[in-house]
Amino acid sequence: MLNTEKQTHPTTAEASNPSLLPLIRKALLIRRFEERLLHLFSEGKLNGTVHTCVGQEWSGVAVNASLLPQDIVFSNHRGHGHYLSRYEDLVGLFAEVMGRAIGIAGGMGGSQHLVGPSFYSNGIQGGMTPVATGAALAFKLQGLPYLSVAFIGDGTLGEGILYESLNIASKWQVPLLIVVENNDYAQSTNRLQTQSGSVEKRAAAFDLHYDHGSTWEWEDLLVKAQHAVDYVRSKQQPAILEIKTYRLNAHSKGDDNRDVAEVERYRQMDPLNVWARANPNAFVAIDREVSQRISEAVEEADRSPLCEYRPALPSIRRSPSWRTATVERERHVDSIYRALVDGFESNPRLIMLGEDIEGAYGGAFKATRDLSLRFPGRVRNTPISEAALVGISSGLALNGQLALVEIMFGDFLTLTFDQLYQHAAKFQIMYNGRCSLPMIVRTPMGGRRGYGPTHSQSIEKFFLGIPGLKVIALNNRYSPFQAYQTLFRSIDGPSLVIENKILYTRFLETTSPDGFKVECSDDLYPTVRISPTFADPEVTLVCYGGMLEEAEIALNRLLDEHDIVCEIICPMQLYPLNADPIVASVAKTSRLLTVEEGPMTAGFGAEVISNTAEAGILLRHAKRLGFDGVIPACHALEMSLLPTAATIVDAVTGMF
Ligand SMILES: Cc1ncc(C[n+]2csc(CCOP(=O)(O)OP(=O)(O)O)c2C)c(N)n1
Repeated sequence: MLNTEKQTHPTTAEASNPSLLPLIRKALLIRRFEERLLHLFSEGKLNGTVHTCVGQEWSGVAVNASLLPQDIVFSNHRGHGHYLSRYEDLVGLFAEVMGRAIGIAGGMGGSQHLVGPSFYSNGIQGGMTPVATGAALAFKLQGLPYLSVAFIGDGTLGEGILYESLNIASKWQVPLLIVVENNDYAQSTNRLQTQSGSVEKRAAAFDLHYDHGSTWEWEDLLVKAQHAVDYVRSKQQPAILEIKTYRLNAHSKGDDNRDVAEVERYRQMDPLNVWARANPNAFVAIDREVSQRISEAVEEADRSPLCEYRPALPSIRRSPSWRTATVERERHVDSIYRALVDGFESNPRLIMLGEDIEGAYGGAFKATRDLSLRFPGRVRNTPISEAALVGISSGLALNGQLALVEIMFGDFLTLTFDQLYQHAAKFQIMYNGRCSLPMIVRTPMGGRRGYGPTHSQSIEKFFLGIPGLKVIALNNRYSPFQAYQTLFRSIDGPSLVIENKILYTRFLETTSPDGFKVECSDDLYPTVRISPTFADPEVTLVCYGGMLEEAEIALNRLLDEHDIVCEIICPMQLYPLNADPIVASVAKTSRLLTVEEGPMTAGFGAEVISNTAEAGILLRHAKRLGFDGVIPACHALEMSLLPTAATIVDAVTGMF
């Protein structure tokens, strides 16, 4: 046994004050609820797993006793106690774990993904800490006297995202309380094996107020929790409350490798057991009432039908109408800037975060220029913390703001993947529509500027197909102003906008290639179609974003030099994709070339070809252009590897 620290916790024998009885009842309700869950598992009535907080109930009860209904709680995998401390919705929680339609998340979330009016839990350790920070920031911006609370375990002190969040929460002085439930174990591992330093020193490192208590001294913990909450609320500053505790059950259902004698020692010290011994009659009366309610709730939950699936982003497949594309001559980056100004002016809830976006510097690509001066407090420079920026934006969006993040180079999106995939994109779906998440991540992608292996990539394909995440790629035939205006006005969930480094300084393309008409579909984010006016097309070129320029040069050359007539289809919304215009074109040409600047393997082109094949189109030729390697810093070499008009021409002529 690694736990060598001496355990000398005093115990509280009696509720000294009758007003504490409701809290004792609450703690017992949580315990009986979880015991019933374990029983349901043993009867084969539940699937998956549950993490019980038996032994730890007082941390949730104590913290929640100090909160206002508007305060928001962000919880973790061990969240039943946190939830029931806040909402005594036994039926909703039972039904949720049982996968029933009347569950709090319609059966989508299950035990680890709970939702309430001011409550969200998730099963990714530490991932909710930036979200809680963002929600706290929203309260501060809105001038409201509320706070957000994030519960984490001691094992979660190993997650880096926590420290990004603590740093920003402290720097921006947001009303955030981090509650560390220190039960000595992370699953099977004792914290002495994995944890250096202490929680207190971590708090000191970030200039955070720190206090501690224990669930054994639960009356004192009630006071400590109240102090911590009052501190955060009145001072509008973050704090950490460390609660020493112990879980009496296995990590999840039955996986317990701890010393049996150690567990037994804590069972004897357990505050509810101690109170029951000291107050047998009162305990039996409370227990009878609580157990009765538990039984009724299980029965009611069991009568509910199973949950139904409701996708967050339904298919947008449709045959669109087309109109002539018209665009004003304007530099791409100016159009983006104008869109941002319009966004700030028309939406007082818009907040923008990013690295180096403030002041005259205005972002690495100058899209934000003087916005921080024009909209003080709404355009915020951040530390280099991409994951936290996205998480904070989720929290802002959950709590009533419209959040916009600039990621300086698209390459750095890798650092945001967890926050986008496991958090932002999932929330609306796994909380069964009980939240909205208007947030936008905008970022430049693309090479051809000699920035080398980590600043030149087009990695958007890794973000295609994430349920709940819309992906849009701007091009030079449709005004960024219009695209962003649509997004700001009709945003229905997390959206990733891919800009292009090369396009920033270019003017939008206003003239049509000779012999071709340029049209836009009537999709919300229009697809551009460039079709011959004098003949039927023989080849379909599908591209997006910055590759449209190269494709257009190739279109002209193929006609002038090779007598080959192509049609270009350039979607702006990459996911979910309306593949109908592509399918319709390939049905005419039966030759398809997809062009992307990023990796082809399992990429956009592969998706397009699959869509075409699934539509039953017989392809005479299909080919993908892209680059599957690492982009070299040597500019000449880079240019010889990435797709260009020349390689498009070669690929197309190779089809004949
Ligand atoms: C990012 C992440 N890594 C690993 C896990 C698997 N896991 C679930 S709970 C847990 C232990 C967490 O320990 P701690 O933070 O101390 O909380 P406790 O379980 O003690 O309440 C682990 C490793 C996870 N859910 N998320």
